[in-house]
Amino acid sequence: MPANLPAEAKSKLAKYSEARTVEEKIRALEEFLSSVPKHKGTENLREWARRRLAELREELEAKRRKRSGGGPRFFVEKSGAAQVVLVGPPNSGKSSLLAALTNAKPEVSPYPFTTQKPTPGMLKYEDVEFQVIDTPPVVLDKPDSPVNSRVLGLARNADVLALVVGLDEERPAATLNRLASLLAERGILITKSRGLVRIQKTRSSNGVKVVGSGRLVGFTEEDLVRLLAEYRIYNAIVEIEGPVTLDDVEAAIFTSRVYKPTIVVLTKLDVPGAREKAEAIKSRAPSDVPVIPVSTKTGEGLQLIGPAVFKSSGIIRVYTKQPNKKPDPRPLIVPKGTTVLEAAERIHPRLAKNFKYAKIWGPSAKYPGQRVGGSHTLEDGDIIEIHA
Ligand SMILES: Nc1nc2c(ncn2[C@@H]2O[C@H](COP(=O)(O)OP(=O)(O)O)[C@@H](O)[C@H]2O)c(=O)[nH]1
Ligand SMILES: [Mg+2]
Repeated sequence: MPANLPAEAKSKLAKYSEARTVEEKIRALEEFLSSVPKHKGTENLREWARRRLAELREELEAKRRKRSGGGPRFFVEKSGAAQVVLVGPPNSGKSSLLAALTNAKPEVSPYPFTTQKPTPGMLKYEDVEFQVIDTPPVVLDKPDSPVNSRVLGLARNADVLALVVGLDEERPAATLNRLASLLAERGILITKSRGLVRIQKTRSSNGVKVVGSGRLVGFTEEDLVRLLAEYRIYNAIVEIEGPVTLDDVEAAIFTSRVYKPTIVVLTKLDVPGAREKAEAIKSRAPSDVPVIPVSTKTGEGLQLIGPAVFKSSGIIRVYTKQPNKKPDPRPLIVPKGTTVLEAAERIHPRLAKNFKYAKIWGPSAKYPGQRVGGSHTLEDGDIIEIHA
């Protein structure tokens, strides 16, 4: 249900959108919250404003800490082919998982909140490595906790998320749903089965343009234009993927939603009753969220994590070669859908500029050594010889 805001609340929101500093944003949001009427229609919006305010205050606090030189750093420089961030409640087995999958040696203990800062390790999969990051636990009972903001900040920056839940819990499925909701409330979607809206305000005077392959559910394009106008957005490109409601559009005005490829790791498969719970969760998970039951005690299932991360990460490996030589054994890591010319650009801009043709061996080649142009799309395992 759209919020139908009074003019004053809308102008405060506009002030928030135009604010430049964190302090200005905080002030504008506080003013907004005191001017917005409290009824069902504004519930989502007030919820969003409260959360955003909590995040901004945390941001301000972090800046102060930084200025005084103290406090843990909640950011891990990426390395390897993709960064995987473990997210889960206390004692779900995140640190044990990191220790089992990588060379890292995080502290494992039966006491909650043992892990205080993000800890990376490298997971080998065939000829690539993924960076796996152990994190402090999220607190499901206190969605606004500063720890959650920090962990979700890491999650937002990740390439792949691994939601970690222990099968020793009485209702692991419920915990998993709460994790997914917590992420969704902060604009991180773990499946593409829900719609995605992206609103880009433009400086042009071309009005509102709806693009993308999505579907409007229960409203028309005119409704959308009217809603945006209520928020003083008259020129914008609205990108829509999947099934989208007018509420999704309204939420997108304030939050930037992202989709994160996600796997679910169910730990402690060795405890009694674990298998039944794992099967039930597996059968109900969205098709784009693989569920992997494991035990770090017996090692069962651990070997399935590498391949699942690889598939979710959306990367492919391409091996370059020089004429009459063997291919380089170290893969070039590129996103799925990369063309020959884009790969050449990655290797060296000059190679792309002087590109003539390429020869291809492997999955995308019709026959070994096929001669292709720059627009040819590469596949995982291709060998490519570029002629410039
Ligand atoms: N039975 C069993 N216990 C586990 C497993 N993984 C972790 N644990 C135990 O669960 C507790 C919490 O583990 P930890 O890795 O510190 O969880 P974290 O808080 O999510 O980092 C510890 O007592 C671990 O020994 C597992 O696969 N099986
Ligand atoms: Mg831990």
